[in-house]
Amino acid sequence: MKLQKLSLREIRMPLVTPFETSFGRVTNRRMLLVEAESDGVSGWGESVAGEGPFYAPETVETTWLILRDFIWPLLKDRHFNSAAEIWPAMETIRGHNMAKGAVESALWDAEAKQKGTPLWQLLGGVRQEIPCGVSIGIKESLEELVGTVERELAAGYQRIKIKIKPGLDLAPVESLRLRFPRIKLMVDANSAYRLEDWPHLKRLEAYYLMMIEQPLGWDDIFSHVELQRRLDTPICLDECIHTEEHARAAIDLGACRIINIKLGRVGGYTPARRIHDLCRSRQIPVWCGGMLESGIGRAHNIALSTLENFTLPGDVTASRRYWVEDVIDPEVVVTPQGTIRVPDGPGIGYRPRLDRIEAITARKEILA
Ligand code: OSB
Ligand code: MG
Repeated sequence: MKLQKLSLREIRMPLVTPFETSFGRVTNRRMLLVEAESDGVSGWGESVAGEGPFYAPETVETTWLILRDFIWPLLKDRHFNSAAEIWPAMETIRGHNMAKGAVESALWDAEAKQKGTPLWQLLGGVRQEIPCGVSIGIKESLEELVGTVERELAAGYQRIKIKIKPGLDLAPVESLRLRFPRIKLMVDANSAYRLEDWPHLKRLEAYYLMMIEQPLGWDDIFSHVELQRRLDTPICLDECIHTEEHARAAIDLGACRIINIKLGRVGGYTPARRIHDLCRSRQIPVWCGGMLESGIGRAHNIALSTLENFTLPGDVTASRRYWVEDVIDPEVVVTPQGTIRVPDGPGIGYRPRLDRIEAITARKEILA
């Protein structure tokens, strides 16, 4: 396969409800979609970078720049036997995983479409229905939080994750546990604590959490080793894991017992599968994280979640939780059992709605 044309589009969509984490609040999403044309077939990908460098160093602007000025010149018109060769071809570029992940995933979609195969099968996925949890942002009041959790449970979602930060941690977790004694419950701190806070985090153990996601520094694997020694609750790393080497260090040093894999954070399917395989060999379960994606990124998360070791419910949920109208057809829907049925059409299995995408495109650049 050859990459003959790469279209970059920035789309803008308001979230149905603003999403607040320990690092900020998002109301309007800006997302970079890439359309990669290979041998007459279009594959689609999404850069999951945020508007600002607050979750990870990349932003919409940096992914655009790296894709146009560095990735495109490296990949254009080169012959590849399969999409599995794309990631190694970008290895000379250090970091910028979200930019790499966008084009890499688009070419996997293109290859699957060329072969007339669902992407999840090309990747070696093993399940046709994936278990889903929800990620709930920081709310104004405990009543609002409890009401939101009630609705998500009624919709079928299998586990609840809430965002926490210092001062808004014990009370929300306690009210949820009192109201819902038996649900699968976890928290995500997005690096809001320091190792010295460990006695405070230890108090969360009274509420039987499935895991505590990324409590400490975004690039600080070592402090998580110290923290995990002091906690019985498993730590799950998100922000800290950008490469297979990070995953190996974190697991073998004892920094975590669970890993959240995000395609964009690790740079695409090739590194995601390697981390998945490494975790499987070390008996570390994984799950697929979310980045408030449009339907394109969402479809890729569904394909990734079909791999064998994605045994825990991920943050992959219905389109309508985020968007009044998504950019794919059909939209992503969740069953009353809190699962998503994996589509069996070729590629990502959801059709990009070009009319809708054009209508919300703020800028576009075609590289050919
Ligand atoms: O830490 O998992 C995270 C959203 C933006 C940035 C980071 C995170 C999140 C979420 C939302 O938790 C997951 C979703 O897309 O539903
Ligand atoms: Mg997280």
